[in-house]
Amino acid sequence: MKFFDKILIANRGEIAIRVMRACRELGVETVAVYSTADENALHVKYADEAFLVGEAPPSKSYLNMERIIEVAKRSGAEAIHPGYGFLAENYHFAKRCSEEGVMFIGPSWRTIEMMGSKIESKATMKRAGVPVVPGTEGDVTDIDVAKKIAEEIGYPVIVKASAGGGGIGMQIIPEEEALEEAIGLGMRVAESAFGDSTVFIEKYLVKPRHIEFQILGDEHNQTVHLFERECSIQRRHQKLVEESPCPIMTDNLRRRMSESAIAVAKASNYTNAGTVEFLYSNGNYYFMEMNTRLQVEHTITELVTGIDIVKQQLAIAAGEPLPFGQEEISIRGHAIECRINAEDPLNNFAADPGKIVRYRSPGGPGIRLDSGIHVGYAIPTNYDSMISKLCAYGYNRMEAIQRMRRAIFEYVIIGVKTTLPLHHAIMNNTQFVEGNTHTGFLQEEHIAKTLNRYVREEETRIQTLGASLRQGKEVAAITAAVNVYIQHKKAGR
Ligand code: MV4
Repeated sequence: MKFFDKILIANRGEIAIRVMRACRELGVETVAVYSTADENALHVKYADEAFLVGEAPPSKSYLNMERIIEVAKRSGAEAIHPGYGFLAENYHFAKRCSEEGVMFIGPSWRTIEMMGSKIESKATMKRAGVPVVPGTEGDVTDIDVAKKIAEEIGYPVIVKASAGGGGIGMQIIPEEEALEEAIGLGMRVAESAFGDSTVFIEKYLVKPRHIEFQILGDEHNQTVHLFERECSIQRRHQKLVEESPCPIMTDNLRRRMSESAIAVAKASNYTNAGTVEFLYSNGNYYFMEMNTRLQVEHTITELVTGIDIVKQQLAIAAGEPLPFGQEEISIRGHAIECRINAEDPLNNFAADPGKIVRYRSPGGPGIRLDSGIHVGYAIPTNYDSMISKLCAYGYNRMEAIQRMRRAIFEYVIIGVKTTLPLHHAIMNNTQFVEGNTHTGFLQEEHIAKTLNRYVREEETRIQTLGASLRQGKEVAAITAAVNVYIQHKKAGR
């Protein structure tokens, strides 16, 4: 079954290629779209057909809904896969696709719209019996009511934007004195960022874990979950490391959380692939939001379940019933993903776009690499700095960590600074190895110190490697890298 003859992928980089790989396996023809900044991008070369849709700024190309729909129709593509980011959670786009008779590979536009409002989705889930963080029932309109509710749930509280995401407009309020001003500021920030000033208040959970469940729902009322991912290691609300299963998961917690995740999907008439995000704190979990798209970290779920989520998305969109029931889905082994960004970890993670002058990708047992880059490729400044996703799979968590360390050792990217040294540091951090991760992990002072040392060590390794490579000494480069590695090991790490 190939589900479609031809589809358009309204995205770029590694995710566009990921979707096209599923298409190639199925025999589905692919149509790429690209901006003037992406004329030499891999996703353009990979596709069967490619159409220029505009200038480099996303608003002129990858966000140009009408142009993309027009290309789909002109090329004869029956459906559009939005990937993640760009138009993936834009309900106007999903709606326009259905109006134009092009299938949108994702949930219905009504579901996307509902989940876009944090207040509305939270209220819907509370009615469906899913635990939510205590707080205001809806938006904050009256400061005295807000003060009363904050008093009841107890300080600290957190102010959030209903249209929000990425922590924008979020503020932690330690005591009543600061509440009124924070609400005012939150509303102004939300208005300018989202054109919607609606804010709400919740109890602030200290150092929660971020645990999310992958969901698949078909158009025949069947909904299953593909277990959980732990995504607590984040920086400025950007995930850096994800793993599946969650290291602290128990059978009982998983039964309760997965039942809630299915309840969320049912309450929103969810179809296609989606992710239910929870905050976990002190044995309790709370619904936070649902992401109505394929996520960056879907890869680790694919590794531990053996299910190709992108193929399932195509099948569901084509009206197929899910080919398995919940009892047929199992989890085996452990998978970790490290996001490789072109950023300088020693310079406040500033984006470091530039040309890739040397590139050697890792491989071997248990390694999966989803990358959108190659030697000679110049990373454009207009888009996200994530250039690849390195995943390691092992029969247990320790083996996955060991394989990830080994793959980081093998991975050479020269020309731009990357988060590879940071991942080297995280994979060697005692707290991480013990599974003690939470959303404040990278901010912890003692962790920051060790990170710094590892970042410098890894940079030395890469510099040594780079110097030899630039002289054309491939063998010398490998020897030098191994020597640095051995020195590190001798130093007791
Ligand atoms: C919270 C929280 C603590 N308590 N809500 C951050 C992004 C936004 N989607 C929700 N976020 C949080 N909400 C309450 N009531 C802490 C965070 C939070 C966080 C959550 C998940 C992953 C990383 C995080 C980093 C800082 C804060």
